[in-house]
Amino acid sequence: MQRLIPTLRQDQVDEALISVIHSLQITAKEISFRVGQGDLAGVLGSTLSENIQGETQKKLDILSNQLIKDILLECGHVRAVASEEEEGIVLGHENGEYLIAFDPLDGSSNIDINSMVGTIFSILPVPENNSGTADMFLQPGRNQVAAGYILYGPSIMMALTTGKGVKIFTLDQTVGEFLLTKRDLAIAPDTSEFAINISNYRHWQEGMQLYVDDLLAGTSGQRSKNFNMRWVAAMVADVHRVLIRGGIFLYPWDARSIDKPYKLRLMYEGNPMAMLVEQAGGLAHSGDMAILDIQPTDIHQRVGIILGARNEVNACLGYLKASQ
Ligand code: AFP
Repeated sequence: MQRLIPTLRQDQVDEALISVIHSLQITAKEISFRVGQGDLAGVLGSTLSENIQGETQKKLDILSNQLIKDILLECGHVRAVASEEEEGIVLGHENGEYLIAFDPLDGSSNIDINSMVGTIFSILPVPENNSGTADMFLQPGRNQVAAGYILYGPSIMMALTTGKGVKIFTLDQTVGEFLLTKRDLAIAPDTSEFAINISNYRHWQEGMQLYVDDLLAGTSGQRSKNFNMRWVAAMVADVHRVLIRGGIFLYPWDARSIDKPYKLRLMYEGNPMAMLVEQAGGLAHSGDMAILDIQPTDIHQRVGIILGARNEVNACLGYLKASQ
């Protein structure tokens, strides 16, 4: 099986970008070790601190964030990083060609129950306006040069796209190398599996309620087929399932709070996952527009997410449109 770096060279990926991805694979090995140690490493549980999102930080959140930041900023090709766990950007090398936005440990509330968590990353080019401020990051997701995630599960996997389809690499822990185990992932256009936190039903727009009602009605409803539901509560795991066996993943608008009507973040959750899903032939929509076309206004802005099987995403959007 082919290793990560030779595979990227075969895809004629720029050497500077390969260097950044190599840094990310180093962090993956370190974090996967800590996650695998669990209680033995004394890193489970929560801290007394909160992040910019007002969420209690898990010890591993902070540890993973620090590790990824340190390793990326050692790479001469990294101009700056933005993290879910950092209020502002952190500058790297002034001649660095790339910006990296990341969620160091997505699904971190799963840590204490030994469930799946992951690191999500988005790689953008430094814009003409190389201002050294957060404004550099405010580019539509369509500008990403690469995106992916590392999933810390029964095996450690990296899903990666550099714009030439989606590949999966699995960590061979005996030699410490990520080996190519899947290539050219393709999401089937139709599905009978959906992922949503249905406990938020009462907060959704009417169109989303009607859409889910018909999923639950199965063969006795107007969809005339039965659906199955999964919800890992770690986007990285739910999206991995969509990439591997299809489906639709939704975290839609909800009325719980006007200033934060969405939960997931655009720069380091929505955009990277949208690039992966589109590269695998699926759709990724906010409910208003394609996620990759959104012009960001803040590095921590949130976004509604409807992504996965092309025909199912369009079916959902049809319900939203009909209820407007
Ligand atoms: P945590 O990182 O706080 O566990 O949140 C995970 C997440 O951002 C995303 O990975 C999940 O899809 C989503 O939140 C789960 O949200 P609910 O807890 O509302 O189901």
